[in-house]
Amino acid sequence: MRFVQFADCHVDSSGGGTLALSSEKKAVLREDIRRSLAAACQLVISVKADLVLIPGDLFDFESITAESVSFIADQFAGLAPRPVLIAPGNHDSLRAGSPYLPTSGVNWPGNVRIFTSQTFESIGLPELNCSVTGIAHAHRGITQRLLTDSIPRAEADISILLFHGSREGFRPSDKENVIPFSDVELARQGFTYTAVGHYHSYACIKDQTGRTLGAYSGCIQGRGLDETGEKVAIVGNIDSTGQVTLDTVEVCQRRIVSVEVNITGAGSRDSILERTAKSLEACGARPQDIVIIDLCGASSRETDTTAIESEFSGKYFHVRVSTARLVPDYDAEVALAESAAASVRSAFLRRMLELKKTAATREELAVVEDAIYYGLCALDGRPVEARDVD
Ligand SMILES: [Mn+2]
Repeated sequence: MRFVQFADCHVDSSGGGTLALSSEKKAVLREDIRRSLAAACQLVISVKADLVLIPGDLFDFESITAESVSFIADQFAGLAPRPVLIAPGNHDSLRAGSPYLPTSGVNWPGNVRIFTSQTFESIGLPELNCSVTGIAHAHRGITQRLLTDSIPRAEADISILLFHGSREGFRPSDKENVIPFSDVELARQGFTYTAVGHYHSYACIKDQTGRTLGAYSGCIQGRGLDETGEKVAIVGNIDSTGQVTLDTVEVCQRRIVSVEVNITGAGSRDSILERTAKSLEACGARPQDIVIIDLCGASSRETDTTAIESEFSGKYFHVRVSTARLVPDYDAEVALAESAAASVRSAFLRRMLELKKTAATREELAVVEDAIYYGLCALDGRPVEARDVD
């Protein structure tokens, strides 16, 4: 039996904020999501999949338009007669006005089956000797642990679990903790395979013997700083012994590519641009991609990073320069010597140097050094960005 799994499409999401996209580019990115969805559906046809599994966050409830719902319904109608099973997530959860509800008037094609219960229920697919057990989030999402006890299911040769949940130990800090579960709990459930959504990167979950238990496909189109690289759909094969093998196929046409540029010792504007150009060449970014130039290393007060964006923005769909990881080579003693005696800068540095001398622990010293960095950034009129030196 062959399935295709994709999730976290977030159709019509108002994403792109962290990339500092213009409203025109945001509109292009919204269109990209639809193109990626269409590519995932095309994949279903080209690999002759028997079944489509969508574990949630197909769209963003707050911003989805009726036109986009019709687009999705049309795409899925094109996959008939193969079943398309959807387990709503926390962003497309069942709430008043949800396009998933029968009362919405949306004409979902007959091959689309949507889980609507907030407890697990099974849909039998006898033609595939398969049962799929799924659950729908409602409102802002289910936060209880639901995998501690055995989940009731309809018996079948192939049993699949489909839900939107949080694998413990891997949850990004910006993600809601919905239906948390551990790998051990998932293994104990004994399903042939679990299709899980919520996290935006591909991840295969295996048991201690190396058997594939389930997987996140990740999102189908990157929309933020942390959604870099290829975004994929999963093509899964389940053999007659219940063994699962997974392949991934890229479905997004525009990648977000992050490229690290170390500018330590690159004093002049030209040498910074030269280093950036070299890193860009090596990173494989294509003209249609969104490029994040992630500056790192030590910067001095003379370091000029303002020219980077204008220099390279014409070569890619979008370029964003991040200075959050730059560590200034401020020497507080030197800075004090250069400051006018009665200035705020001088008073600040004198106080900080006192604290530095009396710092009792490494942690205290690190706090004082951070304070010097943020304080000097602010006093010098430089952008104060979170310092990430860990
Ligand atoms: Mn989610």
